[in-house]
Amino acid sequence: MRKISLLLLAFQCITLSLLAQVKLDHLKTENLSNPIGLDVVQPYFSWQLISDQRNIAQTAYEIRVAEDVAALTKGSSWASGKISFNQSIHVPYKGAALTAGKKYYWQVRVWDNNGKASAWSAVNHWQMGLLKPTDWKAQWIEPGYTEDKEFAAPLMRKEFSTGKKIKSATAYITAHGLYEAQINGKRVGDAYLTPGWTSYNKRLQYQAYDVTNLLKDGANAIAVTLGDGWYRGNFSFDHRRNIYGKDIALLLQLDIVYTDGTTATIASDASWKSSTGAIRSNGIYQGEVVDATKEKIGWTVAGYDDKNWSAVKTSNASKDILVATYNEPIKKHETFATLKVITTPKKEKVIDFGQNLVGWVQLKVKGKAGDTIKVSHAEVLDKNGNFYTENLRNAKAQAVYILKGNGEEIFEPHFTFFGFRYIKVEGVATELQPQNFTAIALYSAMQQTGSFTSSDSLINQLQHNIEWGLRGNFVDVPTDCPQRDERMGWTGDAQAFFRTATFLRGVNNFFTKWMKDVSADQIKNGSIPHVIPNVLGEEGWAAGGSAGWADVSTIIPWEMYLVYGDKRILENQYSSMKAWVGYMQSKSKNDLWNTGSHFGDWLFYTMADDNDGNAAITNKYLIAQCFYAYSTQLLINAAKELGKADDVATYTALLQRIKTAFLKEYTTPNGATMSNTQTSYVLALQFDLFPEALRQQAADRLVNNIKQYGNHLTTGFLGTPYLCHVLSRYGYSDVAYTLLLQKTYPSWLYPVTKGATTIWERWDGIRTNGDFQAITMNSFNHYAYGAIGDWMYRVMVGIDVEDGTVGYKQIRIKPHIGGKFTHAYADYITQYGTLSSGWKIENGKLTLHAFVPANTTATIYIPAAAATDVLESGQPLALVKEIEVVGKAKEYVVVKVGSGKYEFSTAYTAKQ
Ligand code: RAM
Repeated sequence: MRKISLLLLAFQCITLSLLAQVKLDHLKTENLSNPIGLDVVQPYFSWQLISDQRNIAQTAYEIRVAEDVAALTKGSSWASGKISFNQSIHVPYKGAALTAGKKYYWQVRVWDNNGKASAWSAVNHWQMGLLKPTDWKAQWIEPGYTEDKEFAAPLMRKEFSTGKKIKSATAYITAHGLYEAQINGKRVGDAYLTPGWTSYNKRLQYQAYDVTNLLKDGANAIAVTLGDGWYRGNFSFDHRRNIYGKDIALLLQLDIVYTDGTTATIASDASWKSSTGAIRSNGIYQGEVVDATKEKIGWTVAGYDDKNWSAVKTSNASKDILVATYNEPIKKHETFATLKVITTPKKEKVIDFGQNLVGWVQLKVKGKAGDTIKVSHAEVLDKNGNFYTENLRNAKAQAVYILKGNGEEIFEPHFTFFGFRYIKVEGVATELQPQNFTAIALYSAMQQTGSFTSSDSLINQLQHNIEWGLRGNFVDVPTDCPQRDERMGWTGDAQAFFRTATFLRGVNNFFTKWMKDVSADQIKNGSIPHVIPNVLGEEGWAAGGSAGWADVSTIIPWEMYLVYGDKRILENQYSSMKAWVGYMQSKSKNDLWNTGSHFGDWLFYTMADDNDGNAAITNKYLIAQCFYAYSTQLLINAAKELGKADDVATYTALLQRIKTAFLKEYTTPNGATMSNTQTSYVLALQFDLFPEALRQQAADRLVNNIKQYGNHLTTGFLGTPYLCHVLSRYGYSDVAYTLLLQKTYPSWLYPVTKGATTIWERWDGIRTNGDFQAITMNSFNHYAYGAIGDWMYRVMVGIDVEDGTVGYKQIRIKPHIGGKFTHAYADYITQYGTLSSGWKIENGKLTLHAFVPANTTATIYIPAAAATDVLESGQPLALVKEIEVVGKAKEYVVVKVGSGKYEFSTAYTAKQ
C-alpha cells in the first residue's frame, strides 16, 4: 500500500514537473519597473519567462491594461487578445490614447512551446506624465529678493490645506538649476542632482513623484531648495557662469485626486515665498558652503512664519521644451566607512576610504557655533604620502560646514559631487574619529547586469576598476572624468566604452536619453560637438567633428540596437546618423576625408626612441578615413533595418569608394599601413578596410608590432577598444591574453599594480618612478581604457548576440580559453533573464557552464576535438535530447540549445 502511494506520488511529481507552468516576472514598461511620469505615448512592455525546464519559449502572449486593478478582470480598457508572437520584449501598447497624469495597470500571460498557458502575471503599473505645455498649470518662479554675490541657494515655500481624503497625489518638478523638494519636512523622492543634465535650452526634464504618503489632512507645506548646478553655476573649461541662463527658477505642480473623485492642483505661482538658508554657495566644481547658523528652522513644515520672506517673481520661461525623465535618476548607492585615518608628512589630517568613488562624505561633528570645517577631496596621495589635488586643476572640490553648535550635527552637500578616495579635514582640533565619516557613492540608478570573475586576482581587480569607472562617470550624463574642472560628456570616451557599459548596467534608457541630446546639439552642418550636452559653443574647434568622437552618433545607436533590439533607437537617431555621414562627405575630396582637426588616437603610448619603423603615432587622417568608413557602414546597417533601400544603395556605393580611397592613400600594395602602428592595423581590420586577401597579413603585422614593443600595447582611446577583438578574430587570442596580463607599462594591469581602484585616463597616470603625469590632464577615474571589459565578456567567456540577430534572443556562447587562467565566469542579465557562461579547467578536464534564459536559444561552442569527446551533465551529447550537435568549427564542437542550464565537460590539455 505504502509502496503504491509512493509510486503515485512520484508519478504525480513527474507529471506536475512536465506540465510546470512558466512564471512571469520582471515586468517592465519602457524598461523601467512601475515608472511614473512617462511621456512616451505608446509605451513598450517587456517581461521575463521564468522556468527551470529546458527549451522553454513563448509562442503567444496576451496583455491587458486598465485604469484600476479591479477593472483588469472585468473589461480592461485595452486587451490585446491572444497574439501569436515569440517576443517578450518591446511589445507596444496599442490601446486608446493615454491620458496625462493617469495611472494604468497591466498584466500579461503567455503560452509556451508546450502549448501551456502561464497564469496571469502580477499586476504592474505605470503613470503618464504631463504631455503638453498646457498640462502645466504651474508658473516658473524665481526668488523675489536680490541675490548676494555668492548666490546662496534659494528656498521657496508654500503652505496649503487639503480639505478631503486624498486618493493620490503626484508632484511634477523641474528647475533652472537643481532642486531638492520636501513636503511636510520629508524629502520628495530619493533622487539627487535633479532634474539631471540635458541640453537645457532644448530639452529640460521634469520628474514625477508619487507623494500621496507625504501629504496629510489639513495644513501642508512644500519647501524647495534650488542649486546652481550645470544650468548657471561655474562650468566648462573657462568656469563660465550662466551657460544656460542667469535665472534660477522652479516649476512645480502638485496634482491631488481626492477619494470623492474631485481634484486640486497646487502649483508654483506668485503666491510662493522665497528666502535663503544654510547653503551659502554651491557649484559642481567648487563644492558647497553650508552655514548651519543660517538655517531657517521649521521652514519645511506648515505653521512657519514666512512673513519676512520675499514674494517670488513669476517668469515666462519656456514650457515647450519640457520632457519627462526617461532614464534612471541619480541615487545614493554604496557607502564606505573610513579605511584608515592618516596624518601625512605635511601634517594633513586625511581619511582614506579605500575606493576612488564619486559622491560625497557625510560628516558627523560636534562643536561650537561658528566652528568651520573644511573637507577637501583627492583621488591620490603623492609619492611622499601627501594629499594631492593638483590634478583637479581649478576645481576647488571642497565642502565647508559652519556649525550651529547644538550637539551632534550631520552634514552632507546637496548640489555638487566629488571624485575622491581621500579627504583632508581641516577645522577639527582633535584626532579624526573614523566613525564620523561615511563616503556615499552617487550615480544613475541603472540596474546592475553583469558580474565577472576569474582565477586571476589582478584581472578581477581590473574588472572592479572598470565597474567603478562606470559608476563614477555615469552621473546622468556619460562623462570623461568626475573630479577636475571638466566632467563633461565627451563623445569619444562614451562610444569607446559603450559596449562594455552594456554588460555592466542596463544602460538602454541612460543612453537613449543622452543620444537625444546628441541629436539636439548636433550642428546644422551635421557635425557633432566634442561634448554633449555641448557647453563648448559651436565656433571653430568647438564645432566638433573629430573622428572617433563625432562617430558616437552612429556607433552608439547601432550597438544599442544590437544589444537591446529596440528599433526605435535607429528610427529616432537615423537622421542624425545620416547628417553626420553627410558632414564627412561634405568635407571630403575624392572620398578622402583628410581635413579638420582631430584628437586622433588620444593618449596613446609614446616613446622618444620609437624607431626602426615602429611607431605608436597613427596619422590622424588615416584614422578619420577608418571612422568615415565605419560610420557609413553603420548607416547602411540602420538603413537596412529601417527598409530604406535607396539609402542602402547610395551608401554602399559610397563605402566602396571610401575603402578604395583608404587603400590608395594609406597602404602599400602589400598591405602595410602608412603609419604602421597598432592602431592603424586595428582600425583597418576592425572596420574591414582591407580586402579579404590582405587581412591576415595585416593582423600578422599588428602582432609583429606588439612584439617589437616587448608584448605591449601602444594604442590610445580609439585603438584600444578593438585591439584584443581584432587579435582574437585573426587567431591571435594568445597575444590578446599576453596583453591583458601584461603588468608593465603600458598595459591594463600596470595601474592595478600601482593600487588603482578605477581606470585611469592615461596608461601612466602614475609613472614607474612614482611621479605623476602632467597636472593639466591626469584623471584617475576615466572609463575609456576600461573598454577591454567588452573583450572579457564577449570573447574570454564568450557571451554575444548571434551574428545577424539583435537583443540576445539568439545567443552565441563561444569562450576563448587561454592566458593560464583556470577559470573565468560571467553572469549577464539580458532582457530575457540571466545568461551565464563560464569555464573551468581542473585535473585535465574542462567544464563549460552555460545558462540560457527562457525564450532564447543559444549556439554554444565547446572547445573539444569531437562531439563524442563531450559530456553534458555526465551524459554523452548524443543522448541529450535538448541538444542538437551542429558540427565542428575549428577547435570547437558546435551545439544548438534551447533555454536552460547546461554543463559540458571534456578532457582538456592547456595550450602552452
Ligand atoms: C580630455 C579627456 C577626454 C577626451 C578629450 C579629447 O579632455 O581626456 O576624455 O575625450 O580630452
